[in-house]
Amino acid sequence: MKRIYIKDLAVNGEETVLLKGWVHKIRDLSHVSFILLRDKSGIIQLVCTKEQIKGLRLENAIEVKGVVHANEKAPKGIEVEVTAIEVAGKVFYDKLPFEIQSYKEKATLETQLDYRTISLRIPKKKAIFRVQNEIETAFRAFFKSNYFEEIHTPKITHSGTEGGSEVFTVNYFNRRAFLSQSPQFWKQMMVGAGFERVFEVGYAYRAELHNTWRHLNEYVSLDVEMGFIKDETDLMNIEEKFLNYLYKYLKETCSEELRLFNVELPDELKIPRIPLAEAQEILLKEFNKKSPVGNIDNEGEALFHKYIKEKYNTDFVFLTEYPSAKRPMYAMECEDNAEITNSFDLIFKGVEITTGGQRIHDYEVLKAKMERLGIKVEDFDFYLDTFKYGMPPHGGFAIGLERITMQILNLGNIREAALFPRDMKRLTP
Ligand code: AMO
Repeated sequence: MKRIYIKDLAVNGEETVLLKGWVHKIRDLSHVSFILLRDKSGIIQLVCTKEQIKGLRLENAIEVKGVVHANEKAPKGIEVEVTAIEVAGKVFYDKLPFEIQSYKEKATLETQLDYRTISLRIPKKKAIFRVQNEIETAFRAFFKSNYFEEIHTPKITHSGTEGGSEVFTVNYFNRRAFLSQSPQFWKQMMVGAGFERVFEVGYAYRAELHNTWRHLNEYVSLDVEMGFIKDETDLMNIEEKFLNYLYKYLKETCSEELRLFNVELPDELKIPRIPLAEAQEILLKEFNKKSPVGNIDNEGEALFHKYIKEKYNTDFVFLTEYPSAKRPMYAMECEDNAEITNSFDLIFKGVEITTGGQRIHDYEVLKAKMERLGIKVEDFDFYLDTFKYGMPPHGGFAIGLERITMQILNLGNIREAALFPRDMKRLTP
């Protein structure tokens, strides 16, 4: 008999169906017993005899045969009258680490992460990853349909890409190697290789010494790079188009999950673009908030979100024209002011979810800038070489997958949006 998923159940005469899943809840009344059965697609009420539930415990994996009936009192309007139950997976616990049956969160986030495969059985926790999965699907579909190709770049590298010391070292056959901070160089090289438009969904590693609600040491980076751009406005335009596509797609595919999190997505996104210096002035004028040189701190980002929400009624803002001193060496400087770059950040509900910009594509300009910054040019020959053979104007951006998931669902901690998060303290599960 073919197994049927709970989502596909419908009343179908006296036909017997085969269900497989976990015992989510047991209600043993005097005259009848109920099991809530949970599978990957949903939860359904099973009507059983006392004999049938004998020995069953919460979270046993079971296989059930039964007949579907309409019952308006059942949670989904239908229930399954069981004819046979078989235990497919035994349980070996004394007490579950925390309650899975309700949405009430009694366990701390740390405990939930310690018992990750148990906390992911909580339907609301699992829903986070349904949404995340659809974000990835939408990202791939949108960029593929815009003639981008998916690539995979090395995660073991010989140097960092983003400047700074936030790189993990790896012993690579007795040579020092690093875990990739970003596909940056390789996605640019692929533009140069003639692929023109590429994207990647892959892990990025940051040895950041921050143990915060918005930082992970291993995160999924949604990277985009495109050739023959006019300037960074082409990049902001395509990211804005993608976000509009994403919202529409999530509304179609994740309406139940979004409802679970009380999230209502707007129909159309129009994202204001404001130079960083102007944003800093606004913060000072409106909130008496001083910003660090060439940046906006966390508090400033949150205040600026408040301002943007009131003025433009949106949760997003592109901050543009970041200073050259604050951007990596590959950032293209503005034509009329070398102090600032053709780059941007995208701030979503007060949290940076994207960095992007136009890159330097002229070999001599790039080489001179690297020398000026004291970078050992010969170490980057593999990257620079590409620029000798007709590198077109290009640029790109990267979206942090866990960050965008966290912000769409208002999660409050990025670890909730990572299946098995890696932070300064956590190396298991
Ligand atoms: P950046 O370093 O700003 O830019 O990273 C891009 C985006 O990645 C996410 N992100 C993180 N998410 C979780 N934990 C972290 N520690 C973390 N660090 C970064 C954020 C951030 O906006 N090469 C450039 C991108 C480009 O210009 O194409 C880069 O990596 O969402």
